[in-house]
Amino acid sequence: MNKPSRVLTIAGSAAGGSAGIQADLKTFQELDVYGMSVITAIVGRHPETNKNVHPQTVEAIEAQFATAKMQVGFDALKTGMLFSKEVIEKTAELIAHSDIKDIVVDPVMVGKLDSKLLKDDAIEALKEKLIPLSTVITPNMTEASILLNDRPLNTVEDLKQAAIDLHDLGPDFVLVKGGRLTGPAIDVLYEGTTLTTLEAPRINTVNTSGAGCTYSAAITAYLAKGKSIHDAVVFAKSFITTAIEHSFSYTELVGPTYHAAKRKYGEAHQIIVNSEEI
Ligand code: PXL
Repeated sequence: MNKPSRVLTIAGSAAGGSAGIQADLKTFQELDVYGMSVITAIVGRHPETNKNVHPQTVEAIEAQFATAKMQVGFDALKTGMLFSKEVIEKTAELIAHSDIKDIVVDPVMVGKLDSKLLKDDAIEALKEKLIPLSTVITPNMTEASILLNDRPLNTVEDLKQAAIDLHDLGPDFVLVKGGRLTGPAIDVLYEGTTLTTLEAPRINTVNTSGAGCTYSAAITAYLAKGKSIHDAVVFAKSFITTAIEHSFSYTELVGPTYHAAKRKYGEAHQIIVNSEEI
């Protein structure tokens, strides 16, 4: 048997099932890679105390990583919500001592329901310890702006310059996601000398909880399956666009993207891709 590629997510558990670990594992399953998880924190708001983030200990994080490594091993890894400086430093140490080929760092900072998913003092650790070890980082416009010391980002040209400048932090590749632009959803991939824009139609829905998690999980899965970064990002954008097109909600709260959409409806969105050498 041809065994599926092995993919680990180090991220937070999102109790509602739309984002975080839950979105990652659903995406991995849809794309036929073997998913594993290290849970850094449990996110779920207590109705009386209002506490929303329930962090796991560094010991629990090390234990999960060691078990998955021993039982299975890893071809690719993604990080999502890491929350604290301590967890970022531990994650960077675990990655530095491994020989995992593809490392996708989604610099998650704030959730769709305004949950704070990264402490303020953790941003420097992210920039100095983890991002330099990564194959690709996948910030949205807010995260890219914060990583660039609060630089305002408003246009596709701003995103291109942001991608070029974020490359100086040390990742092999940078994907800045323009989901918050007005007009089409345009993302920018910088590969060192090539700048690529990826354009999908804007889908008129508020139900995009976990879209960023799902997108970066799909990139990780496609890299694990041996795709180039360019192809992995194009296929992943098609996957998430289709999932957003078929998104829904069970309540009056922001709902999930539909992870099974590409499988169920048998079609994936065309992405308009343009590359330029700089
Ligand atoms: O969508 C960002 C995100 C990531 N990770 C976890 C989350 C959320 C949003 O709520 O809960 C665990």
